[in-house]
Formats: sequence, C-alpha cells, structure tokens
Amino acid sequence: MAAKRGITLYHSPASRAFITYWMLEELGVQFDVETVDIRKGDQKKPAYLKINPAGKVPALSDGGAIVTETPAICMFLADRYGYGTLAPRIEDPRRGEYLRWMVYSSAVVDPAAELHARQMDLPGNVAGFGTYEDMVAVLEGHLARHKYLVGDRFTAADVALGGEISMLLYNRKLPDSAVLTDYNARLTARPAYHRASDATWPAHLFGPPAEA
Ligand SMILES: N[C@@H](CCC(=O)N[C@@H](CS)C(=O)NCC(=O)O)C(=O)O
Repeated sequence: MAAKRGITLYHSPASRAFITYWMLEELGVQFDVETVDIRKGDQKKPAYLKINPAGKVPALSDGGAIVTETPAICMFLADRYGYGTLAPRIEDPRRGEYLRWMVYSSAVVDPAAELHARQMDLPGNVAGFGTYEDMVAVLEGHLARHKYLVGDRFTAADVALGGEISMLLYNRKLPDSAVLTDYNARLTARPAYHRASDATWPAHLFGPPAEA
C-alpha cells in the first residue's frame, strides 16, 4: 500500500475516520479514499502498518506527508487548506482556544467517555483526563454559552471535537442533554456532515452517526 500523490484518506466504515472525511468535505478539497476495513483486520496488515504503525484508522497522506491521529489530521488539513477560515491564524488570539479543544477531543473526551461506558472510571487525580463528570460539565458549560467551540464561529475544532461528541451521542456514551443535542443539531445540519456520513457510515449497516 504505497502512499499516492495528492490526498489519500485511509478509512474504515463507521469509525473515527468519519471525522476526517467530514474535515475534507468542509474544505472542499479533492481526495482519494483507501478502505482499511477494521472489521476484517486490514488495519493490522503489514502494508497498512507502514502507513500507521499503531494499526488504527484514520490516517492521511498528502504530498509525502503521512499524518495519523484524528485531531492531528484535522489540524494539518485546516492549516494547509483552511488557514484563516477553519483554522484561526497564529496571530489570532482565538488560536489558543482552538488548539485546546483540538487536544481535548482525544486527550480527554475520548478516554474519559470510553472508560466510563465500560464502568472503568479512574480517580480524577490519577488520570490526566480527569473524571467523566468533569469532562461533561466542561463541555456543557462551554456550549451553553457558545454556539461553537471557538467563540461563535465554526472551526475545524467543531469537526474534531464536535465529530467526537456526535459519535459519542450516537453511541449513548454522552448524556443527551439539551446543550449537547442542540450543538449536535447545528453540526448535523451542515451539508458536509451529511456528505461524510453518507459516504462513511452505511445507514443500512450501522445507521447514521448521529440524528439531528
Ligand atoms: N487515537 C486515534 C484513535 C483511532 C481509533 O481508535 N481507531 C479505531 C476505529 S474508530 C481503530 O482503528 N480500531 C481498530 C483497532 O484498534 O484494531 C485517533 O484519534 O485517530
């Protein structure tokens, strides 16, 4: 599986790769898709391990660069193709908050929610990501006051963390509070969200990633 010229997204249906597909759709860039079916074990095959030694999807290659980890892919693409629009510029004071939510998506929300769903919560002072309850309170507190994560402007942070929230709501791993479901409705109303979910989340197999 050699990296091609241009942008290639390595994705599996009904997986976190949906988020990066949505990012590409928001940016309106051309890209190829390579399916790495995690339900068939493709992610652990030697050819794919050369792309992502962690054996996880998604991964992205673009002009010689290979990027893994969902928020890193979103940041890479937004800086490269949406700088100043979906990614706040370096000199923009909102850049700090943007980076905070990007990292929060996989450093805090993902592990806290996945462990909580399995009744495996860790004490908040032991886990770097804190408690599930604190994570939910942080999200709800912020989204009760803001339309989007960074001020009131949709950014790539709403794709990375918003996509995570959307998937966790669908999987019932976050509470379906009015604040979170209203935010999710703003995301699912976007045409790019629909194009990505139609392409990566076959409704006949899995249902859509989230309903508005
Ligand atoms: N930290 C990674 C997590 C990626 C991940 O967990 N991917 C899952 C699919 S949603 C996967 O590849 N699972 C297959 C496996 O672990 O074998 C990211 O943010 O991209």
